Amino acid sequence: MVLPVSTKITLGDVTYEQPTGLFINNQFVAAKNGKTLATVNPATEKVITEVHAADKDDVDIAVAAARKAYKTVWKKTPGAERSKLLHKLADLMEEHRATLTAIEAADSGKPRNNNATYDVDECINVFNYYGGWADKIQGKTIMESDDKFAFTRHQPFGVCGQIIPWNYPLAMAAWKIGPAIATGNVIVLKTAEQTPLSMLYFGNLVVKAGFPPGVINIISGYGKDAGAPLASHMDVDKIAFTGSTATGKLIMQMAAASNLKAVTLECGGKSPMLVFDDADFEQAVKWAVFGIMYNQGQVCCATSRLYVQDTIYDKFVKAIKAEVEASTKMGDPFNDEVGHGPQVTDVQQKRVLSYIDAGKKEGATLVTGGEAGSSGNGFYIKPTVFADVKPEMTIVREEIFGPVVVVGKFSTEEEALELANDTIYGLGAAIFTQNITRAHKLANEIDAGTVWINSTNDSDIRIPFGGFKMSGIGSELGEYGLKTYTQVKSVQINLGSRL
Ligand code: TXE
Repeated sequence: MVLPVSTKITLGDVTYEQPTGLFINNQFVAAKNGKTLATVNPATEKVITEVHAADKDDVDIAVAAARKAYKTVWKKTPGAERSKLLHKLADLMEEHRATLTAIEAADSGKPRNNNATYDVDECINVFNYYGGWADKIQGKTIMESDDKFAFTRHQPFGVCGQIIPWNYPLAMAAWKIGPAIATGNVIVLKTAEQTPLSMLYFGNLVVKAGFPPGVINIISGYGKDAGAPLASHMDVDKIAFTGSTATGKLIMQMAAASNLKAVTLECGGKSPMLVFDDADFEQAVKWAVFGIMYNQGQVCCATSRLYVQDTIYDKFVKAIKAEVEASTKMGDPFNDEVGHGPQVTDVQQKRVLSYIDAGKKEGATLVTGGEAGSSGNGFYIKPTVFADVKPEMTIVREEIFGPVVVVGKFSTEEEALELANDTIYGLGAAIFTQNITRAHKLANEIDAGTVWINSTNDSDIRIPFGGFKMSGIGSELGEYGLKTYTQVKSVQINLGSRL
């Protein structure tokens, strides 16, 4: 039987029509070769629905639709019009908040009243923010002499491929769609196979907002089947990716081996948080827990390595244990009291559990958690703290991407810096101290795209976010986020210089 392109679904108290087709040219269509994938509710372990899954043939169709839209309509659409469309998208997300948060809670396990709600807020803010930029994409004038000058145009690339992960199905898409549309690009976006539903529903909003067909295309599919053909496509001008460092490297190889398309990557992390003995102790404890446990630890810039000055180390470990146990209520994402849901899939749950095993075997001290959640069904992991860790331990070196923090000790500022930079990653880092000189000195010295002083995992749509080292290439968000969606053209004008 051929899978229909939409189906009625009830999630908690929300019943709605869920699109299941590929969103191409403002329509939901079946995958060419009849491929499908099933998406599972991680809290119940039950299949929510199947959706159509793209392969190379569908990617070709989506890219051709995007190219046509770019050439015939979008290239000539003024910034002010793009701005209106982005603002409209933000308004529609507000209008459809109840459905979007229910989908996100069911498909990815985000507590609805908490993370899922904040994600929708973030998308609304991103679309409004980039809506504000769309009519302000300007170049510079460069005077060469009295009779020669040049101006620069910040031109869109054209067709942008975007590949997003499952930890923020809506927000990661918004981070990429906002600047791409503001700067005049068209999009083929591939969602993560684990969480296709919210962005398919978002396809409805693209139509309602009035986007011309083909400007925003959204396809579900597996990485190898749909992501790889997009990254390798000869008619895609730029590829933006968020996901693991291993896949990020493949994306770059595919971009190079095909048409040398522009690449931006936002990859993994193992971000440090340094707590000095002059820090506001209570605040440092609270932020430390938020910095790793939020979104079930599935945050690329989570501060997963906590280094505490030896003078306050024992007290801090005790306080972290108490705060973790008191503050993270684990359970059904549809329960409004819950702040900690399941991991996104059984694969991720097993992966995190295997790291917890490694921590135990390698001799770290288990302070709290250290096992799967015990509430029956669901891919839960108890918030976990390991103390007394050594730099060579697997749980210190590798990205766990779950609610697991490792705590180590330092005595001097130099040692703290050494530990902070002892990683292949460079996404975020946090410093807790009241000493402003030390804070600034360390902020300069730490190799990370974001350094937080006296907070962690804090983000704002106006502030650029991106990785150093193996955490990525290019920035998202803020004015800098626009830069990665435009190429600069110089137009040189001769007013009378004669040969
Ligand atoms: O990631 P992948 P996975 C890290 C985190 C996690 C690990 C594995 O440590 O435990 O990665 O997660 C698409 N060509 N992060 O396996 O493979 C895929 O379909 C083109 C951190 O889910 O990177 C999905 O859309 N595309 C991260 C996206 O890439 C391919 C968020 C991410 O999947 C592809 C997610 C291929 N060959 C995981 N293979 C962060 N930075 O926040 C896969 N994809």
